[in-house]
Amino acid sequence: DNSIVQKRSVSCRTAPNIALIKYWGKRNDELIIPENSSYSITLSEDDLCTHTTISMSPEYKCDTFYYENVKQKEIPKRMQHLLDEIRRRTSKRKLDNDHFSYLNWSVEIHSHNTFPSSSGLASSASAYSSIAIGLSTLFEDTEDGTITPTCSYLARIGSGSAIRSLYGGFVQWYHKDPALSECMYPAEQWPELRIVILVFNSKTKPISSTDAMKRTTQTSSLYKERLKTIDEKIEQLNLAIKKRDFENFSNIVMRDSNQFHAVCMDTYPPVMYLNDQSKHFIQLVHEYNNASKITKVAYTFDAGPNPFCFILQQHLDEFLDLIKYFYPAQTQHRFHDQIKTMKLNR
Ligand code: 2P0
Repeated sequence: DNSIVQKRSVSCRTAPNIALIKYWGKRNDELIIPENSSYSITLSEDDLCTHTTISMSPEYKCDTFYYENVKQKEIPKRMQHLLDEIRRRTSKRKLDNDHFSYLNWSVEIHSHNTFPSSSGLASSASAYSSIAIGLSTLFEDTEDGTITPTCSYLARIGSGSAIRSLYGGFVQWYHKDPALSECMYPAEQWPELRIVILVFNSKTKPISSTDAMKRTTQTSSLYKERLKTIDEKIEQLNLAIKKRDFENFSNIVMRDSNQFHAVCMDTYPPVMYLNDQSKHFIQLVHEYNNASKITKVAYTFDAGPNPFCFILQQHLDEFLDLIKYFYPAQTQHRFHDQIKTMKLNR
């Protein structure tokens, strides 16, 4: 019946993740094969996430991308790569099946973040994991929430760290099997663990992670030493999470962050993501933990100056008082009340 407008569409959402053991460097730039395994925490989708709606219809003239309801002039290169790849895979799989006429249909991708780009959180991981789930659900006819190998592949070629946002809780991505990321523990494993994000600078970074990590692999000798330490660290971290051992957890997480930024400094020309405020904060946390005689707070910094802090619920109020005292401007930050819990959503 010609009067019926044909349209297929799917909606999904995924949350950003915070790396506890950082992914840095690729063995293969095109396929995004990481040099090292990495380990992260996925934030709760109830607190913040990327919503994606993808629809396809023979009525659409060409592929289009809407970001925050604004139609973009063109499809970003990596997103185009995902579209090419899912069509290539689907056409191979369904060659003789004429039900798959929709392979020729154009798509509309709508992406919306519930957190501002000024939040200090990278949105590429949640954005690409969400688009990967949407595209694979649409083209592979899978049930909602199924993570297929194609889905993992799409997330990864969108942005390496996006493969970790496909799962909730504590997630590992394996360098020996780069197609694989998995939930090691659901977020419920450690209900007392809280996250606080301070935003010292919300400007975009001076050099993209993709370019910076390439420079690191080409110039840093410290980096080669770092690679030797990763597997052991991940094993210890996994054990600390299993035992809910905050002391060891913190020790491993802070040291990995510091080592990662040391490697950035050893890159030539150097890559500097930390600013004076970040360094001051690092000192403050160590002094605070020392004075407390136990480790109450841990920090980690990604490719930017903003600290992600880990703290147990029983110490949260005291820590927030400390923040209010040293960083009065930060008390305005809406995330203080929001990024407190993490949940496993699938
Ligand atoms: C991470 N970062 O593990 C590390 C820590 C930044 C510092 O993954 O080139 O945007 O798209 O694979 O995923 C940032 O790298 O890089 C990142 P591509 P991506 O979260």
